Amino acid sequence: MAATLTTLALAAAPALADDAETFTVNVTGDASDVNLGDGLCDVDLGLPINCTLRAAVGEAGDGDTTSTDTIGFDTSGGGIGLVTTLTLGGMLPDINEPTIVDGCSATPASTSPCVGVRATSTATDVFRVTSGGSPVTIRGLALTNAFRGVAALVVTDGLQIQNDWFGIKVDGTGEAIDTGVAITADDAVIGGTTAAARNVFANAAVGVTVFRGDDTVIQGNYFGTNAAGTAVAANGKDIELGGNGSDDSPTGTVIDGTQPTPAPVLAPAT
Ligand SMILES: [Ca+2]
Ligand SMILES: [Ca+2]
Ligand SMILES: [Ca+2]
Repeated sequence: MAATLTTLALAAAPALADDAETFTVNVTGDASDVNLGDGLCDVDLGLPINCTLRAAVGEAGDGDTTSTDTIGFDTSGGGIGLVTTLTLGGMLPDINEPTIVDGCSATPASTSPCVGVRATSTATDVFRVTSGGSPVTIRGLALTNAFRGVAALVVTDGLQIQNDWFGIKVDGTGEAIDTGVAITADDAVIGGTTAAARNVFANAAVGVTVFRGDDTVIQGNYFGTNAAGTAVAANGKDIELGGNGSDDSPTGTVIDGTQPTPAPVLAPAT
């Protein structure tokens, strides 16, 4: 009987235009979406669909704060390629709704990033997650040449950072970044207990800064190493806690270098 009721309820539910959607980046340019809000990530009207990262972030910001949109990447031979770095011409639109950005959407078993994103300069952020952007997951990306790879600002609780490199390009070579991840909200998880969740922070002034926000978990990452964890690629600071004011005192931060195996310690941060 329960199954029958469920079936009836599903059949009676109206189609929602703002259900969770997936936008797949399939071109390497930096153009904006030509018609925001139409549910298509496309930088030029009509076929073919040409979806840039900038257009995908814009189209995912469709005003729906109840379902999670996914931004994936076509890393097949016909898409943006296997080892591709996208270079931004400026700041991306803020992410202010529940969103998953998954560089390895085409190869979800990958334990290293599948797409690189370079900011314009080390004065420019790549991803800024702002009010309403909860939960947000950023994974499978190599972020370089940025002020902040990911900045979680204001009420963006529950940010998840997994299988990302900061300060290392997708081909494994180093390229500087100022700050890998900046946190000002509660319950961020950076890394995890599996190798597939590991992030690497290298060649940065600061790897992770928890400026404000409680109960951040920083677990199972490599700091100040190359991608393999076998050579030094030092950060100025690996992890920085607390800001400058009396309300900038994060509490409950967990820093765990034992999962899934002890992180290599090759040299202290410079
Ligand atoms: Ca559109
Ligand atoms: Ca088109
Ligand atoms: Ca959305």
